[in-house]
Amino acid sequence: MSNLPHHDNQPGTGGGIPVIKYWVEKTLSPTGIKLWQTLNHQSACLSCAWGTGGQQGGFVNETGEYLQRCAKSVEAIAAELQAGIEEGVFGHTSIKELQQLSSRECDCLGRLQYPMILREGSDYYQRLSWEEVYQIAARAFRQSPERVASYSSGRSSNEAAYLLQLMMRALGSNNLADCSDLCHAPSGVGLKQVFGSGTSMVSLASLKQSDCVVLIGSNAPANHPRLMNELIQLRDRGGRVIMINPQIEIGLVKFASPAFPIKSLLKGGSEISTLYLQPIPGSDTALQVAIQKSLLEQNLVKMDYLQQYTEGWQGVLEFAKATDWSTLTEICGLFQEEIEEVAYVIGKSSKVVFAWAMGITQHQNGTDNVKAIANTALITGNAGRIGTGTMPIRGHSNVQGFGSMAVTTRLRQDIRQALEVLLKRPLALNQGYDARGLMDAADASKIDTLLCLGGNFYAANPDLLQAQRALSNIDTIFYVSTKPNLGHFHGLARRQTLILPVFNRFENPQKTTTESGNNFVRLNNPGKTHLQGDLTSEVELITEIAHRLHGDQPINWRKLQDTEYVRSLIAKTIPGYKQIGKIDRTQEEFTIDGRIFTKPKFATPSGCARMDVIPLPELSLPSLASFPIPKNVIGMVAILGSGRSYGQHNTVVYREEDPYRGMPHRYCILLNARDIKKAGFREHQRVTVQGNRSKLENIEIIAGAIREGVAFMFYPEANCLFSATIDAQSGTPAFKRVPVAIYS
Ligand SMILES: Nc1nc2c(c(=O)[nH]1)N[C@H]1C(S)=C(S)[C@@H](COP(=O)(O)OP(=O)(O)OC[C@H]3O[C@@H](n4cnc5c(=O)[nH]c(N)nc54)[C@H](O)[C@@H]3O)O[C@H]1N2
Ligand SMILES: Nc1nc2c(c(=O)[nH]1)N[C@H]1C(S)=C(S)[C@@H](COP(=O)(O)OP(=O)(O)OC[C@H]3O[C@@H](n4cnc5c(=O)[nH]c(N)nc54)[C@H](O)[C@@H]3O)O[C@H]1N2
Ligand code: SF4
Ligand SMILES: [Mo]
Repeated sequence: MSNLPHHDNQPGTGGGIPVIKYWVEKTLSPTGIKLWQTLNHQSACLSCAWGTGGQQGGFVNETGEYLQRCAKSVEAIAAELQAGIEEGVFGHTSIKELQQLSSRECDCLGRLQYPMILREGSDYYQRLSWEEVYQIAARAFRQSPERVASYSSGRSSNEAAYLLQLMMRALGSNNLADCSDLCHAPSGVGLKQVFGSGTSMVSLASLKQSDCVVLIGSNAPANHPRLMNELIQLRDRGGRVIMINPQIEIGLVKFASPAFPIKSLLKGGSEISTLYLQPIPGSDTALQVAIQKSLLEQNLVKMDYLQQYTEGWQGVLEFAKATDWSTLTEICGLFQEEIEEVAYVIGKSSKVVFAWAMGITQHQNGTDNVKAIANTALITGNAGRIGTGTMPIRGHSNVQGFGSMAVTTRLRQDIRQALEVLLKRPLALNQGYDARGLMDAADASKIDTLLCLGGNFYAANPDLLQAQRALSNIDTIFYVSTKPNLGHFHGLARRQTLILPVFNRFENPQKTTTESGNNFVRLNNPGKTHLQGDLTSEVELITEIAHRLHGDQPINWRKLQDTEYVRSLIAKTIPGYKQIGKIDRTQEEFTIDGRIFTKPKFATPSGCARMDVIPLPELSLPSLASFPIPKNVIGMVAILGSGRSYGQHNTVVYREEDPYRGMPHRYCILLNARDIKKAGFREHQRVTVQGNRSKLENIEIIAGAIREGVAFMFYPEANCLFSATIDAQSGTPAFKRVPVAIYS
């Protein structure tokens, strides 16, 4: 660690004092009491999909352990507890002025509390009544089904998600784009091919049995902080943690968790990583093949396991054997010796969990990356046994629930059949638009109406110029939201843009459910809002629109305003969800059937895991001269990865600075000190960053613990720069490997 660049005020540990300070400040502030009440409310945390909180109270994790809420959830709740935005704010602020706001400023306006509309030719959002909203919706959705679409972000409940797809499919539209298309879709697609099931096969209880975790392309200290507790405990019981990440994230090396106060305060935190590999971005498949090659050479392949429980293993082993070390090490930019050490630790451990996040999925070969990791797990016999397996670490708190509820363009055959029985009609057979497909369809003027259930479809996408143009081709957009964001002011429809305020999870007047990334279903109790305005619940909103469109046929949509009734339909139509049918009676939260594999019998037709030979990525970078930049500048080309700071939730920025990376504001670029020197730059110098779509000027250079040739910037700001390449198998953009020119 001594060679890491260090800045004033930059903590040497992830988590730690800044986190505790944040807790104290927030919970002792004037809204502190409400915050504590909300933290204790019996509902799942709003923030990430680790699944903290639920029937046993807000501080309990999925194995019943207490004190499991992190500062990120405080951040999310504090934002939801802001005062409501008065009508006059929008009445007196023109759209041009609203467009000047940064992401943080949008969020700080407060909670949305009145339905509003911006009409063609008007400069102001104006209030309207719910009755007017429903009349507009009834007209807007009566288009030909392929011209209406939805986009959703995984914060809403299972019930709202289920109703959204039911309403869309009843219309005959399969255009159910979702934020997971920009996120973990490659995990779902890849794992489904290998194991027949697209989610994590590891429960939290099972993770606690492992003796090695390989954590790939994840910045868990910031984005899944309570996962860090598991890694601390794993190290305490003598286990190993292998990190694979081009950037050294400080909290992956050492992390101070408030759940272990003595260690945090006396020892300055716990050691996390045992080994840390920094590959070239986008090279993970080559690294996995290299690990497989080394396992073969060290005689650490579990042949019995492969023969009994897998198919296609021969080809995978032959490919690893036949590929030269020099080819592999060149692609991933690592030494053979360090890869061999990692292979040795994996091969010698008895129970290994392979976990990953966006560093794996957001690549042109994201699905291949996932399948390559699965191959390594199988070669070492680490799937289908307690303490082992593949574990995508999911993003939004209920993003996985949206997938289970069939908000997807990859509808399972068994769900299709069940829905056809329920709706008494055949469903449309086309696939429908995923997130990128929807943006391109809108760009080609093929969409008339778009309902966004949460999220920020505009700013979450690459190529913001295209996003703005595409959305302006849509006649009517409904943004169903809790707080204003950039999309509400930049992602404007041609004729009318509506912002519809809804209750969040802890305010819903009825019980709802959510599903964590570990396949655990939480029951969220009803709650109250502090707002005086005119909000509705997502369930009421969707069912009311559906009622206006479909009447009582073939189901009574208004009756579906009772979430218990929705759950009874979910129990009948969604595989693994039978227990939700009795949850109102028993209050019993549960693990979804058929997802956690504790025996090596998988959900494929043969029961065996299917191993495919995965092609190595062909990575190249354009030259500086190929960018549209002035001649004779000082500059360099880098591989830009864009991701999250320690103070944001996706497109919503809570804090401008990122103290853990020493980045003082949003417009910084993190580079390796040697690159800075080689290119003739100085630290803190202002440069221009040019992508294939546009440029950002006045970007401050920060030296950081990042691999040479690689750069890191924050999203959504960086999304104006590039039109990402797309993983053909999953549709997910390669946000983590974008060539940029940096010059002054
Ligand atoms: N506080 C907070 N929590 C969140 C979110 C948030 O914004 N804020 N967002 C939620 C959502 S929707 C998601 S999807 C998750 C995101 O959680 P993460 O995936 O942890 O988030 P990213 O910031 O995208 O970080 C990805 C990591 O991948 C590394 N990486 C980049 N390229 C490569 C590569 O080629 N190979 C490897 N091995 N690593 C690479 C980066 O250096 C970075 O450390 O977090 C969820 N939780
Ligand atoms: N460059 C780059 N781009 C990326 C990524 C990246 O790593 N790099 N990551 C991608 C990933 S992983 C994801 S998941 C997407 C995220 O994309 P989205 O999910 O589309 O965006 P968010 O910023 O999470 O959406 C925030 C908004 O959700 C609304 N909201 C919050 N709670 C609720 C609720 O309970 N109900 C409703 N109806 N609305 C609510 C609020 O209005 C808030 O402003 O971004 C993607 N874009
Ligand atoms: S780890 Fe995730 S689910 Fe758990 S408290 Fe933190 S943000 Fe919430
Ligand atoms: Mo995500």
